[in-house]
Amino acid sequence: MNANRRALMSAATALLLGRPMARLLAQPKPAAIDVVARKFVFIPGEIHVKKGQPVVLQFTAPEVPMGFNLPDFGVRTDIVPGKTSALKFTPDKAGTFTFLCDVFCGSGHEDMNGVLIVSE
Ligand SMILES: [Cu+2]
Repeated sequence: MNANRRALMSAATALLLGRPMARLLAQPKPAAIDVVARKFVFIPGEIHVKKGQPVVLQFTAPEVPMGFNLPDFGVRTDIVPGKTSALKFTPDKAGTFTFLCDVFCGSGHEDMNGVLIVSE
């Protein structure tokens, strides 16, 4: 391979690799928040996020299977003991929104909820 061809190849490689990388870097890094679901509370029970900023909620349930449901944003996930369930979304409106457990987990299930507080 001559020098010109080599330069062309490395320029092409840089272009191929560089574009997705630049796009990744341009996006704000999602804020990761750990949430533990136990009988019969979410910890924390109040989650603070910013409008327009992607967020990843990382759930664990040490005791029994749980669910997380945030109806105002149309997102939910199962939470199974022994693994972490990640739920990524971008809050597109500000306010206080109730989330709840939607997998029956025992006598306190009906009262198992919390709030997502989205600031401008
Ligand atoms: Cu429950």
